[in-house]
Amino acid sequence: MFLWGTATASYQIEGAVSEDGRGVSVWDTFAGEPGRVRDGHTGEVACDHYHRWPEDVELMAGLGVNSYRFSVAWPRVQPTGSGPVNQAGLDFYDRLVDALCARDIVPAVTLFHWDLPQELEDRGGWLDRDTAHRFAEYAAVVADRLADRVPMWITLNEPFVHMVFGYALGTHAPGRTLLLDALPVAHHQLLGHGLATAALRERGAGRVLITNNCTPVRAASADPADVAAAHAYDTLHNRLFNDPVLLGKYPDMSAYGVRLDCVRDGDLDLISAPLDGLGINYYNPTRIAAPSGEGLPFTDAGITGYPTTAFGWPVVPDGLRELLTGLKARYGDALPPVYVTENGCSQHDEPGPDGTVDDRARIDYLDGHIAALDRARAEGVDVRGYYVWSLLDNFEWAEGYHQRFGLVHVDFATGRRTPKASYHWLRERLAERTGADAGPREP
Ligand code: GBH
Repeated sequence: MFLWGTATASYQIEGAVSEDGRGVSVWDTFAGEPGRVRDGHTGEVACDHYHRWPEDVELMAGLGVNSYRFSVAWPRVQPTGSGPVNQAGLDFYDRLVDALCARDIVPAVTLFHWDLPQELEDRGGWLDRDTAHRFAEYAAVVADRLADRVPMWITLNEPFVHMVFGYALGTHAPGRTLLLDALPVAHHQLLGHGLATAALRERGAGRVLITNNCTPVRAASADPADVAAAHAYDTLHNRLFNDPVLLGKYPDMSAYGVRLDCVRDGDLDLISAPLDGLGINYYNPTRIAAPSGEGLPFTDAGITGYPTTAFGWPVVPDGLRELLTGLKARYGDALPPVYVTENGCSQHDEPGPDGTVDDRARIDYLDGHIAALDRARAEGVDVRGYYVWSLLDNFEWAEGYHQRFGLVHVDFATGRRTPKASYHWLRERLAERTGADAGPREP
């Protein structure tokens, strides 16, 4: 069965940050610091999903998706990131999983979507090798409770973004600005993925994936300096997190002054344990030019000539086909089935006078990307799922509540949910395709 779903993440939707024994996460700390998040927004209440989840499950049932990707907040399960388990935190996910199963919605659990327990960060966070072991312990705890009903597990969400924004540039929690010295964060997350995969396997957890955000990279021109820079970017963005998992080795990064001294014997064997799928988050392609002198081996040249989202990101649907067929060309038989675990766009959506939310640009975005997905499948890429980011407007990290990605509008003052036009459109589209989804549409 092809999985059609929506995706969310714990800190972005749950709220209830001090309820039922939840510990503090790096995002609570970061968002609480002045100047970190636009207008000082925090995830304290967010979509109040922690209390409103039954309504959210009904929204998904009404939409007709057959899967839901959500993340578990580590500090709800282990408030300090290690040791004592908070059963009340696990109970929340237990109830959610039961409700999804009752609605025939396959739960796809992401174990880490960036909300590290603060206490682990205080001990070095992902710069510290021990965090990988703590992550595997936490994965085991969650699997012990949920693996009997959850058939699909995603260890990490976008370790690239977490490393770059969180530890290299400091625009996300934990707000560190280490530039290329953040590289151990890549290895320790990947090691955590490998160790967690082993823990999940021991518990018969079903399908195990990692989700990487990938971007097709284009050189700004045919100039060899631009081409070399594009190669560097592709290596550091795409290959750094896919090669170790799929090929059991890191790409050669010596030309960029990057060394991974923290890799120990046996690590890559753990990291490259076979997976049941690769999760891919796609938003847009990237155009790269030769470095302009800020210490990195490339510059983002920006893409012009395409419409943009409210975030300013270019809308290039065929980039999804290009990305997927490119992965197939690069990894061949080493590429497991692919699940597009996020795709979507932000807009300035507000209800009109009649109460409806007319987000036709989102409809165009999704329509274009689903068509590109079909083309990739027709070209032989084994794609098995597609999740829209996101079910609800939610806390968009450093942008706070200023970017709305939802199929459902959320009034953050009242928590009120209003399905947008895209929700109604997708419901019809899914209804048409159910049953016909085993392969690409006939042209
Ligand atoms: C995902 O990250 C996250 O998993 C999710 O939590 C988040 O809410 C969602 O996407 C939306 O942001 O500078 O124009 O080239 C997405 C990672 C990194 C993708 C920045 C787009 C650059 C666009 N993004 N990237 S551009």
